[in-house]
Amino acid sequence: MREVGLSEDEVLRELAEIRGRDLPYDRFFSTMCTRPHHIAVQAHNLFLETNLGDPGLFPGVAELEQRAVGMIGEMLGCPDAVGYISTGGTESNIQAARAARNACGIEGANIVVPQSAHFSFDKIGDLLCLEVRKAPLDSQMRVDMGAVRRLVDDRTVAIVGIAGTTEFGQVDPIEELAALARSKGIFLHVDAAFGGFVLPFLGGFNWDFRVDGVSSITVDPHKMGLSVIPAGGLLFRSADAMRGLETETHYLTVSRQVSLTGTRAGSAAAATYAVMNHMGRDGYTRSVQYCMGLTKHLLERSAEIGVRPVIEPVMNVVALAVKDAPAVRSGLMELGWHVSMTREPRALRIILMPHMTKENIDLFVRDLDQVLRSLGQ
Ligand code: 0PR
Repeated sequence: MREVGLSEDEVLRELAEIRGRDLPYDRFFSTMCTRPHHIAVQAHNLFLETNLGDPGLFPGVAELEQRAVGMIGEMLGCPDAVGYISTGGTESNIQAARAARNACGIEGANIVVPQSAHFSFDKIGDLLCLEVRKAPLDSQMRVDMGAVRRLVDDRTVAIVGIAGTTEFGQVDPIEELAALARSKGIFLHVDAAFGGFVLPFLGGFNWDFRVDGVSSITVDPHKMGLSVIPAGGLLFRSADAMRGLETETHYLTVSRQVSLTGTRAGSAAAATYAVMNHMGRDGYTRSVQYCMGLTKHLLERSAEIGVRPVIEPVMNVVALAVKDAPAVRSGLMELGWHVSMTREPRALRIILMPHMTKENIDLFVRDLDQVLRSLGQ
């Protein structure tokens, strides 16, 4: 560190230069994050110094967090749901698994997740000393129910279903998973980190708290919710289901805490409250429709150059089937496009977020065509 600090101007000038090295969102097809809505940024700035780790000192923002949780609960079919605004999908998934493990109190417990589960579930196995059993997928990239049934045993404390998988945007058969969880008397956690702010505005699926047997849901405002990073959401159907997370906090303004982190950003809760209140159902429906319009546009344009999706997209996540996806991806990266890849089968993974435009999709597909030709495809 410097002995004597730089002036504010000098620091800001350096920051501006370094910020210029970050890549612009309009070339990103690989991210599930997007530019936050400006009202979320304003709310974030207004509550920057608040700490929800000690909510008695900040009753204002604590109230906003409860209101945000209430709005998300209502969106997911359970206005009385309880929970909190976390740092993101990883924390929410860890905490859901922890709640299930602690509620059951079984030695050598396991959870059964789809093969498509986000890598946060690998962290869970490591952190919580849970065996994470992965069930294979069917041809449509949904979890295979027969496999789940075979993997569940008397040490299983939770089943996990995904509503909007990271790689294919697919929705697992949540009603069937819920029936199985109910029959075994165990938790069903739904990871809707991405789909949580998409499916309620698309319709057509029965996957949230309206399904009897769904105990908890991960839903991330910092993805399709247009809030700031880090704003995740973890909701439980009842306070009872969340009890396993309680830790005594003897010297704080509250006697118990359920979050994983201690000090935590009130600004994330305020931003989420603000953007949800501003968007309303109508605003999110338009945002999701916009992204689905982009999805359709990408499918049409890529069909023109002979490229098809691995599965018919359910939401604004598309896996494009190409030969030698790693080489195609490198070629696209050289042209400044950021796409990622699915694992099995290897395909180009494209997320159509609100920052994307049809014009950029056209430029992208033109470059994809060029890369495919240069690789002799
Ligand atoms: N669950 C699902 C279904 C997810 O897709 C993700 C993240 C998580 C949980 C974990 O959420 P957090 O990252 O908030 O902890 N999915 C994205 C992914 O891994 C996250 C992401 C976002 C990756 C932006 C890249 C990126 O640039 O693809």
